Formats: sequence, structure tokens, C-alpha cells
Amino acid sequence: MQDKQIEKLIKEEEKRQKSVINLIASENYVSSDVLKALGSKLTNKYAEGYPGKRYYGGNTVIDKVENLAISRALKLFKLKPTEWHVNVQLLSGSPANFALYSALVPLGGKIMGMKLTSGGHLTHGHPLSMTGKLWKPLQFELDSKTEVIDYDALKKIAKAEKPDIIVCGFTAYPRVVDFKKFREIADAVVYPDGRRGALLHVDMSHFAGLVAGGAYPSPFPYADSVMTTTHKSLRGPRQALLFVKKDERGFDKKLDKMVIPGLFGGPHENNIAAVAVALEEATKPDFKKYAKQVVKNAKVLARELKKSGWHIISGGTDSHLILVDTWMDGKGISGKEAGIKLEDAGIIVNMNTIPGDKRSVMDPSGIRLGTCAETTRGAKEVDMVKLAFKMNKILRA
Ligand code: DSN
Repeated sequence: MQDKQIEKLIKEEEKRQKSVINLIASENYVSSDVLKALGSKLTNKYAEGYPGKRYYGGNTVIDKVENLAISRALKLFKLKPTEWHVNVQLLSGSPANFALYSALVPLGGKIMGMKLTSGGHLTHGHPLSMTGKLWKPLQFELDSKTEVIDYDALKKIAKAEKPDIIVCGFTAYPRVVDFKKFREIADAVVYPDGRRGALLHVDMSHFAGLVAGGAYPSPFPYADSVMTTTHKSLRGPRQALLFVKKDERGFDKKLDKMVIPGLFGGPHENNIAAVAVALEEATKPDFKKYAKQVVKNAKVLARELKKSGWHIISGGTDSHLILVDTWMDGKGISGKEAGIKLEDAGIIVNMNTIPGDKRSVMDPSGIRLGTCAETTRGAKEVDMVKLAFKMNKILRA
């Protein structure tokens, strides 16, 4: 590189990534092919519009790239192009959720989503997010005893509050979600004018790779729309995919029109090509093994930390993700302190609120762990046993 300053920083970061144990639940390591597509000359091209309908000339190759990403996205999740539509131009998860609400929920409508401290995301209607300002937020919490979703309680809330859309998905919930039950909850909503059924939107950003690899149930049989980022368990570049049901409601056309001209300009076609690469990689038998190993590793890590006396939220995990209550009502240490201690020893995690957290977001009661990145590097159950032992020692020092 001519730019020595940036070259040096890239090298420094590469060295850092190699030298640490990465337990950030939303991170992963992409393949060299994904990196090649990301760093390709596709970045030079403007392509406002969609394949076959571009505003700029010179897009014959770009159209093929985008069409390939679209067909691979549908194929990976076993979707028929006659039943599902996918927009591959979304830049990341937050803008993708924003685009979905903008397209399908009238401004001022009600978004029912999981509270941040229960494991939801800011864009599931948090009052500080524009999704909680432009639409009315209706935030639900987990059952305080079991620390899992109480579907009966949710149904009561939905029936009484009549949300326009129910968002099902999370950034810090370790368990399998019962999508069928969420569908029943959405269907139980009856509006004053007699219309029935709220929209059901699934944010599968965290577990999309597990769905693709057959290690987590698919939300597609039950949802009206599904969003995923592509850089977490799916192991692709930073981008998002937004799927909507294709039927008489015309969600496909509404969504595409909202993405451009409604919200964005030129899509990042180098990213879209890199997504296509990752989607193809995720169809391989090795990726299925990987997804299953991710979950096995998380289960062992959760079990061993629990044995060492840490409070694991919900008692364990069914996915890649573990939420550890390190504070334990003052008997332990805060999530911030835990994160710093672990980082000093080369283990990278993020501090995280836990259900019903009484501490602040900036110094919460827990840490969130995930096994996607270390499993990509070949970690197995035995490594998780050793890791839990090491973590316990560091946290108690
Ligand atoms: N920041 C992502 C995560 O870590 O889950 C979600 O936006």
C-alpha cells in the first residue's frame, strides 16, 4: 500500500485479531474469497435502482452480481422466488429494520418488540431509537423467574394493545424462539375496524447462520418478513438481507420502493458480491458442521461457567449466545469490570445488560459471549472446557 499509516493500522488490527480469543457474539472471521470480493473494483460502480432498471449506464455485470446474490439468498433459506422476495441492498441491520417499518408500518403505528435489557435490539422500538420515536413502542420483557419469553403474557399484551407489527428476534437472548407461537400471537390481534392479524417480522441477524446450517429453527414458515445481517453467524461481510412475503399485499414492491428512492442511493455492489460469496459458502456441508459445532461449543461453555458458580441467564443456551450475570446481586463483579479483566487476559467479550437489570447500560450486570468466531478458528468442546476454567480464574482474581 502507498498509504503507510493505514497499512500499518491494518496490520496492527490483523495482529490483534490473531492474538485474542474472540467471544463477541456478533463477530466472525470471513473467508479470503469474501475479502477479495469486498476489496474488488465493483466498489467503483454506481448502480441506483435494481437489476434491469438502473439509473446509470454500464450495469450489465453488476446486474448479474446482484441477481446472483438474490438467487443465492433465496436458495440458502429454501425459499421459492414465487413466494418470497429479498432486497439485498440494505447496508446493515439497523437501516434494514428501519426500511421495513418505513415500507410496511404507517408512521405513528405500534411496534411491539423485546426490550433491550431483555435481549432485544435498539431498532425493535427502543424509545431512544428513531424506531421508537416515529412509531409507538410497545416493549415486552422476559419472565422474571424463568428468564425466557412468556408467550401467554405476550399474547395478552398483543390482544390488548393491538400492535401493527410484532418484532421477534434479539441480540442477547440465548434460547430458541417459538416462531409458531409468535405467529399465533400476531394472528390473535383484532383491530377496532375488524381487521385481524398483526405483521410478524423476524430479526434473525444473530442466528441466520445457524438456520442456514440446520442448527436453529427457520422463521420463514411463520413470518411476513425476515431480516438478517450477513456478518454474524452467517460469516459474510457487513450488509443485510431483507426478505418479505410475495403476495397480494404487495410488500415486495413497497419495500423496493422504500429502499430506493425512499431511503438510500447507490447500493454497495462490492458488499453485495461478498454477500453472494458467503451465501454460497453457507450451502456447503462444512458450514452445516460448523453451525452445529457453534451450538455444541456454546452449550459446553455455558455449562462449565455455570458449574463454576456463575449465573447463566435462562440456565443455558440453545444457540451460539450466552448471557452471563457476573454481578449476581452484588456477590460478583459488574459486566464492565468483567469485560476489562477478560480483555487484559486476551479474551474479548462485551458487557451487557441482563433481564431486569438495575445497573446502567454503561456498567451493566453481565457479559454476552458467543462462539461463532472461535468455532470458525476450529475450537471444539474441549477448548471450551479449558476456556471456561481460564475465564472463571480471571473473573475471580
Ligand atoms: N451490535 C450488534 C450486536 O452485537 O448484536 C447488533 O446491532
